[in-house]
Amino acid sequence: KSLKQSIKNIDSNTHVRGESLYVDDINVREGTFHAVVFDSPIAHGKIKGIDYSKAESLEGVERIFTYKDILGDNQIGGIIPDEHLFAEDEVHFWGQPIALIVAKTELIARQARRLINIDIEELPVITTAKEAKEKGSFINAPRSFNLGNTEKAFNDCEYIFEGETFSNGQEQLYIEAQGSYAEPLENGNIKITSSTQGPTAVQKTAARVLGLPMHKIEVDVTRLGGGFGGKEDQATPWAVMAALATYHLKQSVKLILNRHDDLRMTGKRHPYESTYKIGLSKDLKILAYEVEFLQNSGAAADLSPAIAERTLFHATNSYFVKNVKSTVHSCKTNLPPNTAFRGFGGPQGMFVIESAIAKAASEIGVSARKIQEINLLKENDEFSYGQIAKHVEAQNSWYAATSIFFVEELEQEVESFNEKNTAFKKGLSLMPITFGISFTNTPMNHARALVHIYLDGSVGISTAAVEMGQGVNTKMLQIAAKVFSIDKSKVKIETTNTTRVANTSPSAASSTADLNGKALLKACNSLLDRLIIVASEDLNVSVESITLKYEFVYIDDKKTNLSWTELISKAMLNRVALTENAHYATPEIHFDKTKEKGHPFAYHVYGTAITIVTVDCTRGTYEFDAVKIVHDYGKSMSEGIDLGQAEGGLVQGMGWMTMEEIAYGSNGRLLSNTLSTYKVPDVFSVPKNIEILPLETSGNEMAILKSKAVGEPPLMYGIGAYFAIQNAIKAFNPNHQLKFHAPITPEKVLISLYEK
Ligand code: LUZ
Ligand code: MOS
Repeated sequence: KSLKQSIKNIDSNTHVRGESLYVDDINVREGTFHAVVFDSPIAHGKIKGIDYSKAESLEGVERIFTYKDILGDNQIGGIIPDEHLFAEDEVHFWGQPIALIVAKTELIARQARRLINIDIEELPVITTAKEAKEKGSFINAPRSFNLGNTEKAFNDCEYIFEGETFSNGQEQLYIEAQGSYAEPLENGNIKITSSTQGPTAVQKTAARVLGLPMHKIEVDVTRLGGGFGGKEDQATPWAVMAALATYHLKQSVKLILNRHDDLRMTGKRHPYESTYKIGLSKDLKILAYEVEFLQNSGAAADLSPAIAERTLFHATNSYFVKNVKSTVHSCKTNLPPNTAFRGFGGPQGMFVIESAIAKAASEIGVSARKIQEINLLKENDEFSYGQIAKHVEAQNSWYAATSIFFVEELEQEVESFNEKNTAFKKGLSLMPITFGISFTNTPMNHARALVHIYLDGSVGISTAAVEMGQGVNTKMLQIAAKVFSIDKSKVKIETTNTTRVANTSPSAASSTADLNGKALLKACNSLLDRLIIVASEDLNVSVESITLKYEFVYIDDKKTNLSWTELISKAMLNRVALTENAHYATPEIHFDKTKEKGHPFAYHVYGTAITIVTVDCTRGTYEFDAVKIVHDYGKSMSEGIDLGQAEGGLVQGMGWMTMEEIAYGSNGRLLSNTLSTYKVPDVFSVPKNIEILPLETSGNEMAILKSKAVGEPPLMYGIGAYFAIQNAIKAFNPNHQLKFHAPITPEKVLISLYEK
């Protein structure tokens, strides 16, 4: 029973049958109220007055809650306390929550919402980061990571290029919208079921807003229908609102956003406007790189400072650059507070250096592949943040990809296709990735696990891991089944609940399986040690000779008659504890923010993607022929699940780079507010051929069972799509002035094709 076998996601059966439970599927208590959020109809203004009287008198409306009903703090900001749960006298973005309408049905609450009259004095609106910077509107002070001396290094450069880039935001578009269900327990205690990546964040913020100690709030999560970062911080307000209403009404309250409300009220991936200056030697070594990132943070900090930081961490992607100066400004605008999205600022940083390389290649007249290859990160190179690169797989994955997939032949095929065709052109790009694994905020890198072995030998497991479709529960189950050597049907993964596992970090940063898996491994091993003593005493042999295999006790590899179930009974009779709790905190990592140096990541994940696209030069549309990847999974413990993560990440990244176009009006109103105006990749737009091969490697001890984190890194392969399309455009129109403005939608392609 090798772990390498491809295990199916343990949720697959209930998913297919429609039996998996999400917040909206809970059998609610009789008398449950339903809530709808009343939000700001403009992006910036002073509230002069609100008339709730008509809405309140609508039959079936129970009560409308505003900031005045908050007994604790009207504050939900995490990193910086700068965000109200409900607006008081000013609104700062279109869609900002002002009140909660609670009624007998959701429909009545929605009807009531239309009866609210609000009088607001409009104030000037800022929607772009550049404008915010010009006006001095920032979330916090800028940050800079520096290595070497760029000014001096530019003097030695044969080539120097400068330019600007833009990458747009991206909607998380979890299939399950934001939602929560709050129930009153005895003594004023409240239980919240939430679709959140961060149960502790919900508990802590609910306690703060309600003015209660945390022990009065229990948060429970079964699973999410997707998170992608959108529920790391921004699941919290809806859970807190439901809890607030439950607190006052002493009745359960359900609040599920519909898609329109969710799109309008929640933040997205941060748009970035950036400027770069890159300097190369005659032999194409990147000697110096300067970059300034303007992050469009939206109207409040949310996670923006942490995201900005990760942009700096990944500003040089997979390359070693000796002299780096990188700066990021978190710019305060009148958009919904932008938030975590798979990659967490990393993709935005990588897009800029890839743009700089593409520009340099085009100006010098060499292939970008040459520049990329020459500058790949090597063992013991220093990152701009001071970490020394170890167990580097940047070159290994690059050369594996270029040789296994015969990149030179692929390039020749593209070239000869382009010679023969005028109406269609092909483009090819390479995209290496290097992504740091750990929360960049060192104190967040910890988790706990609680394991019960029940009387009959079945096992229940609680961790801080939140299942959001990524398969983390399957991985947790594999770990317990492996340590105890029992069938997976004997293991149950419990809901993620703050009363069983407390004070947790969110399931994020690709680190959930590592942190929780390591804690779980520790807890299971402690139990195993205890059980082996029970067996050795019972069988009268030494501890060293005992092993557990396939639900039986073995002595020196010989099966005994003592089964797992009997062993548990014996342990019970001997009054041995069958419950264990363990804590894991990532060793070795540290970071000093005063120096901006340290060793923030447990390890890095590497890989290389080759992307080939065909552009229809009459229409500007495009289709991806193939994406071929060699990815560093370490030693994957769940190959099917990890492949799914890699494919999903790739396609999501391609969507960000090519078709997903968030549009806000200059008045701050979200224009791409439905799925007809916001297009995500579908079965017709995914590449015709996706091949993702594992890199042969020994894995990394810091990863759970040497199986590296796989959540976020593959998204960044999608950046290759941008440059593949750009190369196809160049093949059609040599006059095309390279622009780095993502997404590269068919409209933009068409304009570029016919630019003079
Ligand atoms: N969340 C966070 C993250 O709080 N810190 C991180 O470093 C991070 N990285 C990726 C995704 N979410
Ligand atoms: Mo995330 S972007 O790991 O919630």
